[in-house]
Amino acid sequence: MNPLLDLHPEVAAALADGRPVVALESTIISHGMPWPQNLETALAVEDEVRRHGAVPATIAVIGGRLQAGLTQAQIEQLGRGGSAVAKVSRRDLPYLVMRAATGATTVAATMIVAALAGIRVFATGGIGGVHRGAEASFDISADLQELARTPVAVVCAGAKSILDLGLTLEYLETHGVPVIGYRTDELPAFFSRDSGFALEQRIDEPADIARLLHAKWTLGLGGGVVIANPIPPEHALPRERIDAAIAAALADAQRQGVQGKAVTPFLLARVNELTGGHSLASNIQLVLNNARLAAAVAASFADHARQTREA
Ligand code: PSU
Ligand code: MN
Repeated sequence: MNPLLDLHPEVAAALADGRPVVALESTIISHGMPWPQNLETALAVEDEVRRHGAVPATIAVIGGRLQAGLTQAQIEQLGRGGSAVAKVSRRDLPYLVMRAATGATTVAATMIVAALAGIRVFATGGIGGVHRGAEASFDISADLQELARTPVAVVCAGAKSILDLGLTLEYLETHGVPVIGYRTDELPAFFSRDSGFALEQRIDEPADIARLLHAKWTLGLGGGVVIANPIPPEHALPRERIDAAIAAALADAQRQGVQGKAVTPFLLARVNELTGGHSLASNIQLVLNNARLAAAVAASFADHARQTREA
């Protein structure tokens, strides 16, 4: 075990027994949703993972320790702290450890901690990607490089169209990251099921996703996989409505000169404000939906690993 990593006892026991575990990120708690829905959602997502047969491991940095599996009080601390909590990606981890500080982990940092803990499946809302205008700003989320190098499967509802979805797919292709459509032939665009970008690889059964993960890692390819799970139709929002809010949020960001790691939280908060409760309700539902699929994939992955050991 890594000397800087602590496992919640429930997570440690599940991993030791080869039972399924699902990693969950914490930037979505501190920077992705407003209080108190962020706390309610974080706890509901953990419950959803449990009810579908896996153990949740919400990941963060607490007092300079990498933590896989949080107490309710720790989740509440991250939720109440909101934007005052440090947002931690790959580059930030050493500094937080050195300062014995607390921070919320992005998809990239959550993947790193999950891999150190031996957790292979991770559920979130949306991943970071290539920002619109990246040819001038160079703003490409570190999540994409992490997917290229760290062996964790990320179940998400695609990405918000605050990003350039076409360039994000190109980047992932260049870096050898499979993007699997779960029961879809199209990259989902977070709040809506369709983006207009076709995916070449579709899998309809969680057990087959687990087999693909085994194939990738048995081949020694390393790296992550994006499992793109469209929002359930009853919770999807019309694209025109979301697109208008996103355009306004992007214009505000530009006007206010928002840069660097502040860009994504700014856009998420602005889109939430502009669409009122509707987008937040959809956001919560799609995370729950991803938690269910991740639990099923983790369960199949654990079964497959057991059979391989016994054979
Ligand atoms: N997209 C969302 N919700 C989120 C995020 C992205 O729809 O909460 C968060 C995730 O933690 C992701 C991070 O890893 O934002 C990406 O930030 P950046 O673009 O600065 O890499
Ligand atoms: Mn960025």
